[in-house]
Amino acid sequence: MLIKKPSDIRSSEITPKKVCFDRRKFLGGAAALGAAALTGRVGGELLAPGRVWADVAKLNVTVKSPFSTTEKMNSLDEVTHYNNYYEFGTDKYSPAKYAQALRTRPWKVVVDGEVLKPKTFDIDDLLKLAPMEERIYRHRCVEGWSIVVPWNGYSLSTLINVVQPTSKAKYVQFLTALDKESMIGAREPILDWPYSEGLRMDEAMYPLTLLCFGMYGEELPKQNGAPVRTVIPWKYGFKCCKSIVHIRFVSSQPPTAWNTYAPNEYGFYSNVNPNVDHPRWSQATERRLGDFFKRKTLMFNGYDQVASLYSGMDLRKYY
Ligand SMILES: Nc1nc2c(c(=O)[nH]1)N[C@H]1C(S)=C(S)[C@@H](COP(=O)(O)O)O[C@H]1N2
Ligand SMILES: [Mo]
Repeated sequence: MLIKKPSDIRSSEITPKKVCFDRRKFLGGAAALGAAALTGRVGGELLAPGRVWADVAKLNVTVKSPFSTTEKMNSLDEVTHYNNYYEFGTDKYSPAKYAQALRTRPWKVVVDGEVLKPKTFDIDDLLKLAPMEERIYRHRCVEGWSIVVPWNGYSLSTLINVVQPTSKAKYVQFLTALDKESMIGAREPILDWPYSEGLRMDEAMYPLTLLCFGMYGEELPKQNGAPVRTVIPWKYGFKCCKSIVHIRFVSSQPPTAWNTYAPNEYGFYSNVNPNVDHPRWSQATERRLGDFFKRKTLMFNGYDQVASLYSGMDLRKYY
């Protein structure tokens, strides 16, 4: 099990003794074997359903979003034990184990570039910038799996309006944390660290684009990008940056981690598009985590309302 150093634990995160004790009993018993069978993971660290990492703080979620899907949600266990977070390893199970080393307080987010009012936000102020919403979004990874998650946050446009971009701001660049001490994956030259992404200004301002602080009513688990990430539900999962430290407004299209790594495989736009295959596999279908059968992938991941952002663009060329 992963034990945090006491200095890493905020008082709100500390698990009451009784809960710790009960979990241990649970993990040690037959239930643990059952859990391993269910999740298909044995050996190494045993991660049973529910949290085995230190509890995170509850969020004050006051708004249910009209953008939410009514589809069946995935469980917290499913979406926290099958992740991509290359700074903590390249396989889907490493982030749950290794991301617990990330320190998410104190945490600052610099917002600058082509704006009238650049500002460095403390994460705890950023959390309070707007009412916390629940948005249940479909989320489609470029590798072919999908999830439905109740994310918590507010529209990125809220933050953008605070810093007031100038007319020179055409794109937004996101840069994420890079701490080689805690990030065992980032010690290897896999991607051009820090992981970065970008959006065109109208995409960043689009109401669906979420600045995300939590899921299931609690602060984000570290493997899902604590303390702050983006969620852009009509784009492939890699467009959403985990553990953001810098948001920069720029005049030209910024480089992005995956586009730099393999430009012919990962374009700047990366809109979910069942008609444009990845060079090495089809994008026509997807498997929802927990499902046996695959389902058809929908154009823009089913978020048809964004089509107007791309009118007149050849989406085969701008993949
Ligand atoms: N900093 C950072 N952000 C990242 C990644 C990463 O490796 N590092 N992986 C991306 C990819 S490929 C996907 S599919 C999603 C996965 O998000 P999830 O684990 O919350 O489902 O995070 C994205 N954001
Ligand atoms: Mo991904």
